[in-house]
Amino acid sequence: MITVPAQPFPHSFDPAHVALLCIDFQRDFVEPGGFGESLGNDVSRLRTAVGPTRAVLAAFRERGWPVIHTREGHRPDLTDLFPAKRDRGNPSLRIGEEGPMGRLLVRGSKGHDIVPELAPLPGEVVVDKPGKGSFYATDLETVLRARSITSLVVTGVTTEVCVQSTVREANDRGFEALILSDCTGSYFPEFHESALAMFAAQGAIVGWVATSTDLLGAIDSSPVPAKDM
Ligand code: C5J
Repeated sequence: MITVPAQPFPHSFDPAHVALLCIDFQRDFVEPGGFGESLGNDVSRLRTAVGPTRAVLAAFRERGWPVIHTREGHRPDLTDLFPAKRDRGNPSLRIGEEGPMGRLLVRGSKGHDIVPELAPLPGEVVVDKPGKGSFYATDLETVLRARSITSLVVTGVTTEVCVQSTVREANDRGFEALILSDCTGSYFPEFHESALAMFAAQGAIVGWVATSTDLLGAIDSSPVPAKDM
């Protein structure tokens, strides 16, 4: 077991049953000209999560532990886009309209891609999702159960929207989640802080919160399993 200093108390996971979840690190949220900016947000606020997530990603890849990426987006014909989602806010451009990085939040457009620093490697699972939660209308639960994964290390954007929806869905399905505070980000610093506080409140009612430094320190100091003779 690996034990990570965390809020509200240390969190232990079995490295044989853990996966890293990288939620929606897409150009549409993180780069200028995408969906996030069309809603009037300062997208530079999300960039801080990229560097620390890259370090955690490297640690998982070095050890051969599973990595799962998610992307929020829609079919090109938008048949999976509810009006309840399309019509929210007062954006300069709506989902499906043409922006500087192609059609906003549409699968196949440049803006829908994961940022190059965190791009999936061949063999890593990429889950395309039409909603905020990563379990809704996807096969994520099947992928996790087929690999006997019980613990998730969670990174991604935005903390209070897709990360929060996903960890709540994960908790309801019996998965344990360790959310990394510096590997998540929001356009609204106060929402980031509140969401992290909510996860860990009431004895980790939704999950545990730690920094990437705490996680990487715990991983580095854990014994390397002996190789089979
Ligand atoms: C949003 C997300 N904020 N990935 N999506 O609409 O958090």
